[in-house]
Amino acid sequence: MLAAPVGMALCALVLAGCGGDDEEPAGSGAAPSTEAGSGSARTGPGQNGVTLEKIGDFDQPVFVAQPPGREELYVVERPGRIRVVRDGAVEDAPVLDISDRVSDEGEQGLLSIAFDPDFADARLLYAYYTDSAGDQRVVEYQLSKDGGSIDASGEREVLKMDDFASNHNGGLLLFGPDELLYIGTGDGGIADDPERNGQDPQSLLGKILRIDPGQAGGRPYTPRGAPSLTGRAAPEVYSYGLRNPWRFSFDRDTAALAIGDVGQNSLEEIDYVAAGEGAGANFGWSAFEGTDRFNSDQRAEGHIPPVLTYGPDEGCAVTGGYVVRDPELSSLYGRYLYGDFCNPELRSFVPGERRARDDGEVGIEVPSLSSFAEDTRGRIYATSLDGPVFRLVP
Ligand SMILES: [Ca+2]
Ligand SMILES: [Ca+2]
Repeated sequence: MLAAPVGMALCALVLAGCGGDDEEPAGSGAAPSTEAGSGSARTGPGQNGVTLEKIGDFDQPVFVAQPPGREELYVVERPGRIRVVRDGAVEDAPVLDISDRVSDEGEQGLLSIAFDPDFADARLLYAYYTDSAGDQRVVEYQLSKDGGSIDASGEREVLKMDDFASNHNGGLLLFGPDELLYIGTGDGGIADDPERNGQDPQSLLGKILRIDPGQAGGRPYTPRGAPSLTGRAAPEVYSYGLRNPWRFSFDRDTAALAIGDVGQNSLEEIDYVAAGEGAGANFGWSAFEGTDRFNSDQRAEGHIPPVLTYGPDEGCAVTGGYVVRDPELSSLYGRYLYGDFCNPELRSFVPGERRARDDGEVGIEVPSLSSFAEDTRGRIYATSLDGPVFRLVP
């Protein structure tokens, strides 16, 4: 399963951890472009009557989040800043600047934030970043009352995971329907899952973890992994057998879990399970890459295969999205929206537990697609590492 040279040039540009036998060159693909994708505020209508409305230009945006009960949008910039969009305008001063403690080589950086579901209580949020030593950190911050700043010195470390390579750093924090914090971690990196973390129940890498991030009983958080794995896995492990679940999501209507797991050289994959079925689920890596057998020393019996895969002719690193529940996006309603870092065409399908149906192009393009995001009302955003962030509108 050696990497084919084909596609390596593209892979070098990939944030989200596509194939390759080595870490991506530092800074490649990291320089924001003022050209690509950042043109008109509204692009032409897609074939499904969906359009992109630009909400601003940023420095390598990788996520958007909105606190419950508030109107502001917070955009995560990979070098280590958070910016706020208020009343339709991007404020000049960053809300947070931790670029001095964030490493942003390869696929590293400040990769996402998540606001506490009980945000009104203490205005807490959580951030996931690669620290200057290359390790992965989940930390807690408090947003100021006016929503315009975060005191970086008030950072509280929730969870730290040692990491050995600059790729496959996970990066997504998401509060689930159960109001617990889900953490997508990469397998650590390099290639081929050298530490076999994906199938190792004791490793926190190559997983989706679940915790209650609040301080309790003198501990920085409370592990809330899958009950079915109790005694067999680290207490934080919710799902396992993942390579780099860069972006995953819960359907806000059904609570189904969808994961965009970035493949190595052969297959990008999307996993989809009904509400609660992700608990204890094994998604196969690195016994399998997508539907292909991969590391022969790994078994992954009973693992859940992907509902959709595609090869390197269609992209290089899947960017998992959302089951669209914005009623204004009627043509996409109930469909799973996704894309790829190397292919600007957004796509969608009708999700199903055995397979995706009716997969096809949406008719709009976002170059260097780093992420999707969903606000508290279910409106959908797409971020381009080149700079622009868009809302999908009718
Ligand atoms: Ca890594
Ligand atoms: Ca898999």
